[in-house]
Amino acid sequence: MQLIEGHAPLTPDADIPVLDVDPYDEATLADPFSWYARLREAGPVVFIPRYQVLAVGRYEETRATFSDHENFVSSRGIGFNDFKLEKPWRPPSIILEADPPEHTKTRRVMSKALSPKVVRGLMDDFRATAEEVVDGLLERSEIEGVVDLAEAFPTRVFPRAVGMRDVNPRHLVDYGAIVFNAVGPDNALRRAAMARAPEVAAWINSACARDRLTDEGLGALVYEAADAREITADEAAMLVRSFLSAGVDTTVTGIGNALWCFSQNPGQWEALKSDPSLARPAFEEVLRITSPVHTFLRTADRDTEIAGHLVPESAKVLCVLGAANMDPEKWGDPEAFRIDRRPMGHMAFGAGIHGCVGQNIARGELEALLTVMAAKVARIEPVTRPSGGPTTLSVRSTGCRSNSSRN
Ligand code: OVM
Repeated sequence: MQLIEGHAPLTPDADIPVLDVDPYDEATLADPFSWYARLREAGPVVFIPRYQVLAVGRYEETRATFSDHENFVSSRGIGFNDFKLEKPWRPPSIILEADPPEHTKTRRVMSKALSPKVVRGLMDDFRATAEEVVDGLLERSEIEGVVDLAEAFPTRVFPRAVGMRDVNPRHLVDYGAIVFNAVGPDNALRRAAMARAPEVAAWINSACARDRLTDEGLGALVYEAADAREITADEAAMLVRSFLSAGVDTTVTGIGNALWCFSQNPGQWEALKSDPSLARPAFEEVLRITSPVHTFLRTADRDTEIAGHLVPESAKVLCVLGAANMDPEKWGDPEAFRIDRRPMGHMAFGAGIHGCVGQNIARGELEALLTVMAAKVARIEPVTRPSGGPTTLSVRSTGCRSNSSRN
Protein backbone atom coordinates (compact mmCIF):
# COMPACT_ATOMS: atom_id res chain seq x y z
CA MET A 1 0.00 0.00 0.00
CA GLN A 2 1.22 3.46 -0.91
CA LEU A 3 1.22 5.55 2.30
CA ILE A 4 0.49 9.28 2.32
CA GLU A 5 2.45 11.15 5.03
CA GLY A 6 2.94 7.82 6.79
CA HIS A 7 -0.69 6.75 6.94
CA ALA A 8 -3.17 4.85 4.80
CA PRO A 9 -4.99 6.77 2.04
CA LEU A 10 -8.63 7.48 2.83
CA THR A 11 -11.79 7.24 0.75
CA PRO A 12 -14.12 9.60 2.58
CA ASP A 13 -17.86 9.32 2.85
CA ALA A 14 -19.33 10.89 -0.34
CA ASP A 15 -21.21 13.56 1.63
CA ILE A 16 -18.12 14.94 3.40
CA PRO A 17 -17.07 18.27 1.84
CA VAL A 18 -13.63 18.44 0.24
CA LEU A 19 -11.30 21.30 1.16
CA ASP A 20 -8.28 21.74 -1.07
CA VAL A 21 -5.92 23.58 1.28
CA ASP A 22 -2.47 23.20 2.78
CA PRO A 23 -2.79 24.26 6.43
CA TYR A 24 1.01 23.98 6.70
CA ASP A 25 2.17 26.24 3.92
CA GLU A 26 4.11 29.13 5.36
CA ALA A 27 1.70 31.88 4.33
CA THR A 28 -1.20 30.01 5.94
CA LEU A 29 0.79 29.37 9.12
CA ALA A 30 1.70 33.05 9.34
CA ASP A 31 -1.91 34.19 8.97
CA PRO A 32 -4.25 31.28 9.72
CA PHE A 33 -7.59 33.00 10.41
CA SER A 34 -8.94 32.75 6.87
CA TRP A 35 -8.18 29.02 6.61
CA TYR A 36 -9.82 28.52 10.00
CA ALA A 37 -12.95 30.26 8.67
CA ARG A 38 -12.99 28.21 5.45
CA LEU A 39 -12.71 25.03 7.48
CA ARG A 40 -15.56 25.92 9.84
CA GLU A 41 -17.78 27.10 7.00
CA ALA A 42 -17.22 24.03 4.82
CA GLY A 43 -18.88 21.69 7.33
CA PRO A 44 -18.58 19.93 10.68
CA VAL A 45 -15.98 17.57 9.19
CA VAL A 46 -14.09 17.98 5.90
CA PHE A 47 -11.66 15.96 3.77
CA ILE A 48 -8.24 17.41 2.88
CA PRO A 49 -7.08 15.43 -0.20
CA ARG A 50 -3.48 16.63 -0.14
CA TYR A 51 -2.86 14.96 3.23
CA GLN A 52 -5.61 12.32 3.01
CA VAL A 53 -7.03 13.33 6.39
CA LEU A 54 -10.35 14.45 7.78
CA ALA A 55 -10.38 17.76 9.64
CA VAL A 56 -12.58 19.39 12.28
CA GLY A 57 -12.51 23.09 13.23
CA ARG A 58 -15.93 23.95 14.62
CA TYR A 59 -15.83 24.26 18.39
CA GLU A 60 -18.30 21.49 19.10
CA GLU A 61 -16.83 18.79 16.87
CA THR A 62 -13.24 19.69 17.74
CA ARG A 63 -14.00 19.39 21.43
CA ALA A 64 -16.02 16.17 20.96
CA THR A 65 -13.34 14.48 18.82
CA PHE A 66 -10.51 15.55 21.07
CA SER A 67 -12.31 14.31 24.17
CA ASP A 68 -13.26 10.92 22.69
CA HIS A 69 -10.08 8.97 23.45
CA GLU A 70 -11.76 5.59 22.87
CA ASN A 71 -12.65 6.12 19.23
CA PHE A 72 -9.87 8.61 18.47
CA VAL A 73 -6.65 7.24 19.91
CA SER A 74 -3.26 8.81 20.56
CA SER A 75 -1.20 5.61 20.59
CA ARG A 76 -1.08 5.56 16.78
CA GLY A 77 0.59 8.99 16.82
CA ILE A 78 -0.71 12.55 17.14
CA GLY A 79 0.92 13.64 13.88
CA PHE A 80 0.45 12.35 10.33
CA ASN A 81 2.32 9.07 10.86
CA ASP A 82 0.26 6.04 11.85
CA PHE A 83 2.55 4.19 14.28
CA LYS A 84 0.87 0.96 13.21
CA LEU A 85 2.31 1.45 9.74
CA GLU A 86 5.43 3.54 10.09
CA LYS A 87 8.20 3.73 12.67
CA PRO A 88 8.09 7.00 14.66
CA TRP A 89 11.09 9.37 14.53
CA ARG A 90 11.82 8.76 18.23
CA PRO A 91 10.56 6.23 20.81
CA PRO A 92 6.96 7.35 21.42
CA SER A 93 6.11 9.47 24.43
CA ILE A 94 4.59 7.30 27.16
CA ILE A 95 2.04 9.98 28.03
CA LEU A 96 1.30 11.93 24.82
CA GLU A 97 1.30 8.94 22.48
CA ALA A 98 -0.40 6.44 24.79
CA ASP A 99 -3.97 5.36 25.57
CA PRO A 100 -5.50 4.02 28.76
CA PRO A 101 -4.63 1.92 30.67
CA GLU A 102 -0.92 2.74 30.00
CA HIS A 103 -1.65 6.45 29.86
CA THR A 104 -3.49 6.49 33.18
CA LYS A 105 -0.41 5.61 35.22
CA THR A 106 2.02 8.02 33.55
CA ARG A 107 -0.55 10.80 33.58
CA ARG A 108 -1.01 10.40 37.34
CA VAL A 109 2.74 10.76 37.94
CA MET A 110 3.04 13.86 35.74
CA SER A 111 -0.07 15.40 37.20
CA LYS A 112 1.37 15.11 40.71
CA ALA A 113 4.74 16.52 39.63
CA LEU A 114 2.98 19.52 38.05
CA SER A 115 0.36 20.12 40.74
CA PRO A 116 -0.76 23.64 41.73
CA LYS A 117 1.19 23.25 44.97
CA VAL A 118 4.43 22.43 43.15
CA VAL A 119 3.89 25.37 40.81
CA ARG A 120 3.28 27.72 43.75
CA GLY A 121 6.73 26.76 45.02
CA LEU A 122 8.25 27.89 41.71
CA MET A 123 6.58 31.30 41.52
CA ASP A 124 9.23 33.26 43.48
CA ASP A 125 11.89 32.17 41.01
CA PHE A 126 9.59 32.95 38.05
CA ARG A 127 8.99 36.49 39.37
CA ALA A 128 12.62 37.19 40.25
CA THR A 129 13.81 35.92 36.87
CA ALA A 130 11.15 37.92 35.06
CA GLU A 131 12.41 41.07 36.84
CA GLU A 132 16.00 40.35 35.81
CA VAL A 133 15.18 39.57 32.20
CA VAL A 134 12.84 42.55 31.72
CA ASP A 135 15.22 45.00 33.46
CA GLY A 136 18.00 43.83 31.15
CA LEU A 137 15.88 44.34 28.06
CA LEU A 138 14.69 47.80 29.07
CA GLU A 139 18.30 49.03 28.89
CA ARG A 140 18.07 48.58 25.13
CA SER A 141 16.09 50.58 22.63
CA GLU A 142 14.92 47.58 20.66
CA ILE A 143 14.65 43.83 21.15
CA GLU A 144 14.06 40.76 19.03
CA GLY A 145 10.88 39.59 20.74
CA VAL A 146 11.17 35.86 20.13
CA VAL A 147 14.87 35.40 20.90
CA ASP A 148 15.45 38.05 23.58
CA LEU A 149 12.30 37.50 25.59
CA ALA A 150 10.11 34.60 24.43
CA GLU A 151 13.04 32.16 24.32
CA ALA A 152 15.13 33.78 27.05
CA PHE A 153 12.57 33.54 29.86
CA PRO A 154 11.47 29.87 29.66
CA THR A 155 14.98 28.64 28.96
CA ARG A 156 16.10 30.27 32.21
CA VAL A 157 13.26 29.22 34.51
CA PHE A 158 12.17 25.87 33.11
CA PRO A 159 15.44 23.88 33.29
CA ARG A 160 15.83 25.11 36.87
CA ALA A 161 12.26 24.01 37.67
CA VAL A 162 12.99 20.55 36.26
CA GLY A 163 16.29 20.47 38.16
CA MET A 164 18.58 20.06 35.16
CA ARG A 165 22.31 20.11 35.85
CA ASP A 166 23.16 20.40 32.14
CA VAL A 167 22.61 23.84 30.64
CA ASN A 168 22.03 24.37 26.94
CA PRO A 169 19.23 26.81 26.07
CA ARG A 170 19.87 26.39 22.34
CA HIS A 171 19.32 22.64 22.47
CA LEU A 172 16.16 23.06 24.53
CA VAL A 173 14.68 25.49 22.00
CA ASP A 174 15.77 23.36 19.05
CA TYR A 175 14.35 20.19 20.59
CA GLY A 176 11.00 21.89 21.12
CA ALA A 177 10.97 22.96 17.49
CA ILE A 178 11.86 19.42 16.37
CA VAL A 179 9.15 17.80 18.48
CA PHE A 180 6.42 20.19 17.35
CA ASN A 181 7.46 20.27 13.70
CA ALA A 182 7.37 16.48 13.84
CA VAL A 183 3.60 16.81 14.37
CA GLY A 184 3.28 18.43 10.93
CA PRO A 185 3.68 16.99 7.44
CA ASP A 186 7.00 16.22 5.76
CA ASN A 187 7.64 19.72 4.38
CA ALA A 188 10.62 22.10 4.33
CA LEU A 189 9.96 23.32 7.90
CA ARG A 190 9.89 19.79 9.27
CA ARG A 191 13.00 18.75 7.34
CA ALA A 192 14.94 21.80 8.49
CA ALA A 193 14.09 21.05 12.12
CA MET A 194 14.76 17.32 11.72
CA ALA A 195 18.22 17.89 10.25
CA ARG A 196 19.47 18.56 13.79
CA ALA A 197 17.46 15.81 15.48
CA PRO A 198 20.22 13.21 15.97
CA GLU A 199 22.56 15.56 17.84
CA VAL A 200 19.88 17.43 19.79
CA ALA A 201 17.85 14.34 20.75
CA ALA A 202 21.01 12.61 22.01
CA TRP A 203 21.79 15.59 24.24
CA ILE A 204 18.20 15.72 25.52
CA ASN A 205 18.13 11.99 26.28
CA SER A 206 21.33 12.15 28.35
CA ALA A 207 20.04 15.20 30.21
CA CYS A 208 17.08 13.11 31.44
CA ALA A 209 19.21 10.64 33.42
CA ARG A 210 18.79 10.72 37.17
CA ASP A 211 22.41 11.72 37.78
CA ARG A 212 21.96 14.73 35.48
CA LEU A 213 19.17 16.07 37.72
CA THR A 214 19.19 17.67 41.17
CA ASP A 215 17.15 16.04 43.91
CA GLU A 216 14.81 18.98 44.15
CA GLY A 217 13.02 19.71 40.87
CA LEU A 218 10.16 18.23 38.86
CA GLY A 219 12.57 15.60 37.52
CA ALA A 220 13.28 14.37 41.06
CA LEU A 221 9.53 14.07 41.71
CA VAL A 222 9.21 11.78 38.71
CA TYR A 223 12.18 9.64 39.83
CA GLU A 224 10.60 9.45 43.30
CA ALA A 225 7.57 7.86 41.64
CA ALA A 226 10.00 5.24 40.31
CA ASP A 227 11.37 4.70 43.83
CA ALA A 228 7.77 4.16 44.96
CA ARG A 229 7.37 1.55 42.17
CA GLU A 230 4.61 3.52 40.44
CA ILE A 231 6.73 3.49 37.27
CA THR A 232 10.13 2.07 36.26
CA ALA A 233 13.35 4.09 36.18
CA ASP A 234 13.32 3.92 32.36
CA GLU A 235 9.79 5.31 32.37
CA ALA A 236 10.92 8.12 34.68
CA ALA A 237 13.58 9.11 32.15
CA MET A 238 10.94 9.08 29.40
CA LEU A 239 8.67 11.34 31.45
CA VAL A 240 11.50 13.79 32.06
CA ARG A 241 11.92 13.79 28.28
CA SER A 242 8.23 14.75 28.08
CA PHE A 243 8.90 17.83 30.26
CA LEU A 244 11.64 18.89 27.85
CA SER A 245 9.49 18.11 24.79
CA ALA A 246 6.39 19.94 25.88
CA GLY A 247 7.60 22.64 28.26
CA VAL A 248 9.73 24.93 26.10
CA ASP A 249 8.35 25.47 22.59
CA THR A 250 4.84 25.98 24.00
CA THR A 251 5.75 28.72 26.48
CA VAL A 252 8.16 30.32 24.01
CA THR A 253 5.29 30.55 21.55
CA GLY A 254 2.89 31.72 24.25
CA ILE A 255 5.16 34.62 25.20
CA GLY A 256 5.91 35.53 21.58
CA ASN A 257 2.20 35.48 20.83
CA ALA A 258 1.47 37.64 23.90
CA LEU A 259 3.94 40.25 22.61
CA TRP A 260 2.22 40.11 19.24
CA CYS A 261 -1.28 40.50 20.74
CA PHE A 262 -0.29 43.48 22.89
CA SER A 263 1.71 45.16 20.14
CA GLN A 264 -1.41 44.99 17.95
CA ASN A 265 -3.72 46.13 20.77
CA PRO A 266 -2.04 48.95 22.72
CA GLY A 267 -5.29 49.73 24.54
CA GLN A 268 -5.24 46.25 26.04
CA TRP A 269 -1.69 46.83 27.29
CA GLU A 270 -2.96 50.00 28.98
CA ALA A 271 -5.77 47.95 30.53
CA LEU A 272 -3.30 45.41 31.91
CA LYS A 273 -1.09 48.15 33.32
CA SER A 274 -4.01 49.71 35.16
CA ASP A 275 -5.14 46.33 36.50
CA PRO A 276 -2.20 43.88 36.69
CA SER A 277 -4.47 41.29 38.34
CA LEU A 278 -5.64 40.67 34.76
CA ALA A 279 -2.30 38.98 33.91
CA ARG A 280 -3.79 35.47 34.16
CA PRO A 281 -7.01 36.12 32.23
CA ALA A 282 -4.94 38.06 29.67
CA PHE A 283 -2.84 34.96 29.05
CA GLU A 284 -5.99 32.86 28.57
CA GLU A 285 -7.13 35.32 25.91
CA VAL A 286 -3.69 35.20 24.23
CA LEU A 287 -4.09 31.42 24.16
CA ARG A 288 -7.59 31.57 22.72
CA ILE A 289 -6.74 34.01 19.98
CA THR A 290 -3.36 32.56 18.95
CA SER A 291 -3.52 28.85 19.91
CA PRO A 292 0.24 28.18 20.25
CA VAL A 293 -0.40 24.53 19.36
CA HIS A 294 -2.82 25.07 16.50
CA THR A 295 -3.32 21.42 15.47
CA PHE A 296 -2.99 17.87 16.78
CA LEU A 297 -4.20 14.71 15.07
CA ARG A 298 -5.94 11.63 16.33
CA THR A 299 -6.41 8.22 14.66
CA ALA A 300 -9.78 6.45 14.44
CA ASP A 301 -9.12 3.05 16.01
CA ARG A 302 -12.47 1.64 14.84
CA ASP A 303 -15.22 2.68 12.45
CA THR A 304 -16.92 5.64 14.10
CA GLU A 305 -18.54 8.94 13.18
CA ILE A 306 -18.31 12.69 13.47
CA ALA A 307 -21.53 14.74 13.16
CA GLY A 308 -23.24 11.73 11.57
CA HIS A 309 -20.54 11.17 8.93
CA LEU A 310 -18.73 7.83 8.80
CA VAL A 311 -15.10 7.93 9.89
CA PRO A 312 -13.43 4.63 8.98
CA GLU A 313 -10.86 2.80 11.09
CA SER A 314 -7.33 4.14 10.40
CA ALA A 315 -8.55 7.59 9.39
CA LYS A 316 -6.39 10.43 10.66
CA VAL A 317 -8.41 13.38 11.98
CA LEU A 318 -6.80 16.81 12.07
CA CYS A 319 -8.18 18.65 15.10
CA VAL A 320 -7.76 22.36 14.45
CA LEU A 321 -7.69 23.84 17.94
CA GLY A 322 -7.00 27.29 16.52
CA ALA A 323 -10.18 27.22 14.45
CA ALA A 324 -12.30 26.05 17.42
CA ASN A 325 -10.91 28.94 19.45
CA MET A 326 -12.19 31.42 16.84
CA ASP A 327 -15.58 29.82 16.16
CA PRO A 328 -18.22 32.62 16.10
CA GLU A 329 -20.83 30.07 17.21
CA LYS A 330 -18.93 29.84 20.49
CA TRP A 331 -17.22 33.20 20.93
CA GLY A 332 -18.72 36.68 20.54
CA ASP A 333 -16.58 38.87 18.26
CA PRO A 334 -13.91 36.12 18.17
CA GLU A 335 -11.20 38.21 16.48
CA ALA A 336 -11.28 40.87 19.21
CA PHE A 337 -8.45 40.52 21.74
CA ARG A 338 -10.00 41.38 25.11
CA ILE A 339 -7.92 40.59 28.19
CA ASP A 340 -10.96 40.48 30.48
CA ARG A 341 -12.89 38.03 28.29
CA ARG A 342 -12.07 34.98 30.47
CA PRO A 343 -12.55 32.49 27.63
CA MET A 344 -13.70 29.46 29.62
CA GLY A 345 -13.46 26.23 27.67
CA HIS A 346 -10.93 27.40 25.06
CA MET A 347 -9.13 24.55 23.31
CA ALA A 348 -5.52 25.83 23.47
CA PHE A 349 -4.67 23.29 26.19
CA GLY A 350 -6.73 20.59 24.48
CA ALA A 351 -9.49 18.76 26.36
CA GLY A 352 -10.22 15.36 27.84
CA ILE A 353 -7.75 12.90 29.34
CA HIS A 354 -4.86 14.30 27.27
CA GLY A 355 -5.57 17.96 28.18
CA CYS A 356 -2.28 19.76 28.88
CA VAL A 357 -0.86 18.42 32.15
CA GLY A 358 1.53 21.38 32.34
CA GLN A 359 -1.08 24.10 32.10
CA ASN A 360 -0.53 25.27 35.70
CA ILE A 361 3.17 25.85 35.18
CA ALA A 362 2.54 27.58 31.84
CA ARG A 363 0.05 29.90 33.54
CA GLY A 364 2.53 30.50 36.37
CA GLU A 365 5.31 31.51 33.98
CA LEU A 366 3.09 33.85 32.01
CA GLU A 367 1.48 35.36 35.09
CA ALA A 368 4.90 36.17 36.53
CA LEU A 369 6.20 37.62 33.29
CA LEU A 370 3.12 39.66 32.37
CA THR A 371 2.77 41.02 35.92
CA VAL A 372 6.39 42.19 35.98
CA MET A 373 6.08 43.65 32.48
CA ALA A 374 2.85 45.45 33.33
CA ALA A 375 4.70 47.25 36.11
CA LYS A 376 7.78 48.17 34.09
CA VAL A 377 6.95 48.42 30.41
CA ALA A 378 5.13 51.53 29.20
CA ARG A 379 4.35 50.30 25.68
CA ILE A 380 5.00 47.32 23.44
CA GLU A 381 5.26 48.32 19.82
CA PRO A 382 6.51 46.76 16.60
CA VAL A 383 9.85 48.20 15.39
CA THR A 384 8.33 49.65 12.26
CA ARG A 385 6.87 52.44 14.40
CA PRO A 386 9.03 55.09 16.12
CA SER A 387 10.37 54.11 19.51
CA GLY A 388 8.55 55.58 22.53
CA GLY A 389 11.20 56.10 25.20
CA PRO A 390 13.11 54.17 27.84
CA THR A 391 10.38 51.85 29.10
CA THR A 392 8.97 50.92 25.72
CA LEU A 393 9.80 47.50 24.34
CA SER A 394 10.17 47.87 20.60
CA VAL A 395 9.74 44.36 19.39
CA ARG A 396 11.21 42.85 16.28
CA SER A 397 9.80 39.42 15.52
CA THR A 398 11.08 36.58 13.42
CA GLY A 399 7.42 35.66 13.04
CA CYS A 400 6.23 32.25 12.02
CA ARG A 401 9.08 29.84 12.60
CA SER A 402 7.71 26.52 13.50
CA ASN A 403 5.37 24.24 11.74
CA SER A 404 2.91 23.14 14.29
CA SER A 405 3.14 25.64 17.02
CA ARG A 406 3.75 29.24 16.09
CA ASN A 407 1.47 31.78 14.54
C1 OVM B 1 5.72 14.43 25.14
C2 OVM B 1 4.93 15.60 24.65
C3 OVM B 1 3.81 16.04 25.35
C4 OVM B 1 3.04 17.09 24.88
C5 OVM B 1 3.40 17.71 23.70
C6 OVM B 1 4.50 17.27 23.01
C7 OVM B 1 4.25 17.46 20.68
C8 OVM B 1 5.27 16.22 23.49
O1 OVM B 1 5.25 13.74 26.05
O2 OVM B 1 6.80 14.17 24.61
O3 OVM B 1 4.84 17.86 21.84
